[in-house]
Amino acid sequence: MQPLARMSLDGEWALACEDAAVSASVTVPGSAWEALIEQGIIEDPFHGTNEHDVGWVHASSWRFLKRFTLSKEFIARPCVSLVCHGIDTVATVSVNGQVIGEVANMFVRHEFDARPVLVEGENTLTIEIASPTGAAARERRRHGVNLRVMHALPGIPFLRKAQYSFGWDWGPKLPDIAIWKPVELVATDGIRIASVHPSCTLHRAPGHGPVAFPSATLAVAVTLDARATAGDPGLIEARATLTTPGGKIVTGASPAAGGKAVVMLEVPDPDPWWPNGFGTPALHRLEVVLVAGGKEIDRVVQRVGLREVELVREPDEWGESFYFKVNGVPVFAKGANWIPSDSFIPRGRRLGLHRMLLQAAVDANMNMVRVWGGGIYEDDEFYDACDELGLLVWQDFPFACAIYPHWPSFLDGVEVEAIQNVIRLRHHASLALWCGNNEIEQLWLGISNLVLFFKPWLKKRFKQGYLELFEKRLPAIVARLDPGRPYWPSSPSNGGGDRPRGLLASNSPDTGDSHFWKVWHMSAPFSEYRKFDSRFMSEYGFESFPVMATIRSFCPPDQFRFDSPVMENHQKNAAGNKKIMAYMARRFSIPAEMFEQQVTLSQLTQGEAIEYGVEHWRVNRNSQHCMGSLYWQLNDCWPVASWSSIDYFGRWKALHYMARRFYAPVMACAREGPRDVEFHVVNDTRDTVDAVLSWRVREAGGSILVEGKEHVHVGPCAAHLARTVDVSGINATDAINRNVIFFQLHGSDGTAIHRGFRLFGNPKDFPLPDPGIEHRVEPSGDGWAVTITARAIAIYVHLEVDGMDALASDNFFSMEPGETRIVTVRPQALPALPAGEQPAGTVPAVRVKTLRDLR
Ligand code: BMA
Repeated sequence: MQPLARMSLDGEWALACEDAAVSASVTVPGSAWEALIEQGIIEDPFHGTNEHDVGWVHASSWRFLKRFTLSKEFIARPCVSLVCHGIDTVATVSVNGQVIGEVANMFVRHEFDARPVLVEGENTLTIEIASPTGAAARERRRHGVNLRVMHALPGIPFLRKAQYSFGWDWGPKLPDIAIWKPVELVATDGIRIASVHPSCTLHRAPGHGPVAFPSATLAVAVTLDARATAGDPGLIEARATLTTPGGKIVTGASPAAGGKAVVMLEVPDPDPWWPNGFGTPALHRLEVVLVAGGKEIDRVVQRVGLREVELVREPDEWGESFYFKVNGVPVFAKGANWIPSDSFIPRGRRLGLHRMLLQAAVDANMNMVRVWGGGIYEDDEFYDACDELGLLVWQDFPFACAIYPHWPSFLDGVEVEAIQNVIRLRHHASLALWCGNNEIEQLWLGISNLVLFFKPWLKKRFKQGYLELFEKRLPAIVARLDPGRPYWPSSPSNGGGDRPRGLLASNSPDTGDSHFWKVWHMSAPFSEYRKFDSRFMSEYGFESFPVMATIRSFCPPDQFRFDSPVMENHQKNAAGNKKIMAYMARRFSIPAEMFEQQVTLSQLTQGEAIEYGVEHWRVNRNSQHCMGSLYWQLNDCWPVASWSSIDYFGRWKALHYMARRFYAPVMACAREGPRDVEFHVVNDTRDTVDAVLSWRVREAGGSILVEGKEHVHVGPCAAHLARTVDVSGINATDAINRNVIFFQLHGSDGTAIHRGFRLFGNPKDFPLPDPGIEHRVEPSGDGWAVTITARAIAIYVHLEVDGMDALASDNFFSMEPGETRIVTVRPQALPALPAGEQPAGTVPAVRVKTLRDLR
């Protein structure tokens, strides 16, 4: 037998739209939009209000065409398949003028038998992608129901396409038209590897402690794709080689029987994979070689982590626990929700936005991201990066905020999609959970889709369809193909279909995960976060404007007003800009007509809100009361006002800097009240923390009103109330608004572990004396060290760097009188910026500002 041969069909293709008489070239994998923008055929839809002028692109059909030459040897192989790893979405595939397939699911890898239609010499592959909005309209007419997502172009739930692409409350209406994944020809003699599934067991032994493992077993299940072969292939065998991070090699082999082989690998003294903050995310190289008659015919390489992840749901004093245990350690999940990195998904991947954003998540001490259901099953590169960085992944199946078709052809198509993606992703150490959907269980409870449901029989059918898909078919697929991983029906949800619940009821504070939107969507003050004791906060959030340089990328200066047409087009949540202003006005005094200052204040408001919530939930971690905080949302898919902490280009908003502090593995915080202040220390690590907590309450002029310190001893994975300090004497009448709490946590050797501050009242009521900030900039490593001193209290010290994008080691912090801090600043490469706008690398002009400058 001959080894498997591949021929990539990626690279330059021809793109054409007959209706509009447009032709261009396009890079595959790639998007028609990307080609049109790059070749100047359309204006950048991210600029101004251009989004509204380019509707003809998604209203049209587009032909992608590739010519390629085949050798005699290639075409002579018994099996030749055309593999399209991802077509977005409704398309006809033809080779040499003959239709070989009709496809309609961007999440499915399509494999066509191409041998009968391919010829030696020149061949032509054509993929004709239909207008996505046209396809959705046809489905609506055909089924006579109006399935849709609020604020989006109609009909997206009919299509197995990234749901956000028709518009979202942060996303433009730019449905992609793309060959978004590679295209290749694969030739074999009839036998190849279909999948490799490693599953790991860590062995515990007495005397080794709870998280040390003397050995591990990796069971490597290899499934074959075996078709009719020419002649006897001889003995077929799978050989596996595992290389540990330290370079040790473990090998094993097993003959294949019935299309399957299982190779057992025993790993002595294993190096387990740990999420960020708990240890090293150790990865092993697993190579599986398929041998037939003594000759290698196929090979798969994966990187695997030796680890166990459980979702612990046990009855307890509040209801039922909901937390992840990794290698036996209860992990408080700290992170954010992930949306696709670009409106044009293949562009985001090509630019490397995944890695930049995930690295930023780790830099902010996150250990989990939730891949939200309105997006996609991400690319392999995404999960590779999560494996390497120690980021656990909560993976939603791609369904969100809508009623979906109930008919069998739809459900069967979803099964194919789910099976393929579970098989593709199950070897990743980072993958922690499969979740059915985003917010659809909750939608059924407060059913808003009234138009659809005048007719009770119709409602019943759709509801049965929901239960069939999310409570039967998807959990069955996960149980069969990925039995080691938990399935959760919806986010939020109160539990799986294994309990009689009558009505679907989600979002209880006592069981399951929660989406808490009283703050923001219902305009409640963010102090409401402290009143909600969830088991696991999988969503809550607060909007702000993107960084000023990002606003400049889409908005001309004459529109620098929040109610200008361009700024309003870059805000997709109805009345969102007004809401930002209203919340901001509760906390800060807003300088009229000072747009730049208002932008920064919006980010501070957002950061304060989320910090307030996170501190509460982290302090609540004992007895596993609350075990997760994933704020909405990490990133943006275009430059927009949104709930993100990093904007589209990768610039950090104030929230992201604050996240680095409030998600620190060991954190101190002050829970302020008019009569007393509680100081808490939270330890998310596997080690005991011995430290000294000190605090000073000062009045705005700087004098110390109350101070103290306390030795703290906090066990692993625990929160500890270090001290409650009586402040009733100093907070009499309106003095409270002029007082501020500073606190620090130091190790027993004097090293600073954490520091923070908290005002009792609103910043607008705090007198801001001149802080007398001075600073100097000196080269340091690959960046600069900025030494900052404050003569008086300085609230929200922040750095502005002229002429380049830069990341600071800390930002938006406060300083005490006489304090000195050194902040390092390094240039930040932002891959989505146009080439000419990359940083230059000269000594930057750094300005150090405080809240006083924003008044
Ligand atoms: C959530 C999400 C998204 C939405 C966000 C902000 O509930 O699941 O659907 O974008 O709220 O409204």
